[in-house]
Amino acid sequence: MPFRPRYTGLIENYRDRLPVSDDTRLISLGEGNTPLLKLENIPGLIGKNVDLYIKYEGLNPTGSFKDRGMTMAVTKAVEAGSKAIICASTGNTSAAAAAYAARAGITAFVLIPDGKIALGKLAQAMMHGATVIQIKGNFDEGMQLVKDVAKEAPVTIVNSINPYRLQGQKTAAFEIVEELGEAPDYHCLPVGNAGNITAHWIGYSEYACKAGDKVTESCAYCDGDCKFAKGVVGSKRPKMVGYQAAGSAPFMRGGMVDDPETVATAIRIGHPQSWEKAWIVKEESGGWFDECTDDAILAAQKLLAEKEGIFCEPASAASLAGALNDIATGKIPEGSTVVCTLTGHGLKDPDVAIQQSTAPMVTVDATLGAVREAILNNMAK
Ligand code: AN7
Repeated sequence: MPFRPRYTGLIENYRDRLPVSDDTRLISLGEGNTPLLKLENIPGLIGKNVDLYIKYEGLNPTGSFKDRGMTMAVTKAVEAGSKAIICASTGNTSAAAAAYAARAGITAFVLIPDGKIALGKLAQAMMHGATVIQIKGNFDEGMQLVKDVAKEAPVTIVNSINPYRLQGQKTAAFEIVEELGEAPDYHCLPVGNAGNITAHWIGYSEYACKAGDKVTESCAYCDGDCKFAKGVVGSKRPKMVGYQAAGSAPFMRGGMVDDPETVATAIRIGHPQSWEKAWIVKEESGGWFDECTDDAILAAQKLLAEKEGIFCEPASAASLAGALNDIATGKIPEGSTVVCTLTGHGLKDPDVAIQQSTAPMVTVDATLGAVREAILNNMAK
């Protein structure tokens, strides 16, 4: 007999809160159940008394939060008899789609912007056997093409316009509430298509509301009689705060951006697919959107790696960059409990990491003397 049940993924874990039935074949890679790490050094460095937590979604099987949505989307696609899935992607969705399609034994087509996705993500899509279609255009153009081609071809779209994606992703909020005992005061996320911020709000809302309540207009299932709304904790929900890269910030511009640009290629998105939903989330939660420069994003990525030992990709660091700014100005007051989602692992984008690293690296002769000297010279650092 095992000492404890084997963790077999988020659908199994939250079966009663997700749209699956007893005989649904689950397509899972053991996603979810990611660490909620409390930052131990950074709050002191910035001289602020805040409980700052990191939800480390980079520790999902393919290295990003997309696995939460993909396990649901692919499970439902297979249940419906689909033999092929398709997505447009800035990289992480394509990696997850490729892996879950491989697991399910179906075909994946991924449209990616030529030359604009991080190397690790490209390696994943290729290694898992997806058909990679590089388009000479950006994510937004790819997304439109996916919508158009899916009208003609027998493929299931697994971008976050597929409502099962948000259903899977809402479970991250469940995990946070379960571990903290209540919702945090603020939940900060990087925003691209705004699917994830919407999914988190659905998750928090379902844990806060009772059946019969209509707690969020952003949820496709919230019809006032949601079977998932069980109200396991008090009615507290966090203020949802979404941070965008300054060069790709349609929520700050108040309209679509046609030529998005940022070092954080994962959120190089100008036409967010969950535009209306995310505005509802902002209104209902009392949160806000803000933007971070590329420099601030990279500085936060480095700070986290050097001072806490946590490695995330640039896009993910937007949540911390933005939160640190809002904590510094007092918009997020001292005494608050703050959760920042780190959406993807740092290993996804080794190029940007190496380019901006200033850690001492020396090449020396393979002798004891040379190595001793290298150590003594760098001891103080
Ligand atoms: C690391 O993979 O859109 O606001 O095609 O990879 O839910 O879009 C990725 C998005 C944040 C933004 N952080 O989430 C894709 C894709 C990382 C990401 C986002 C993405 P949404």
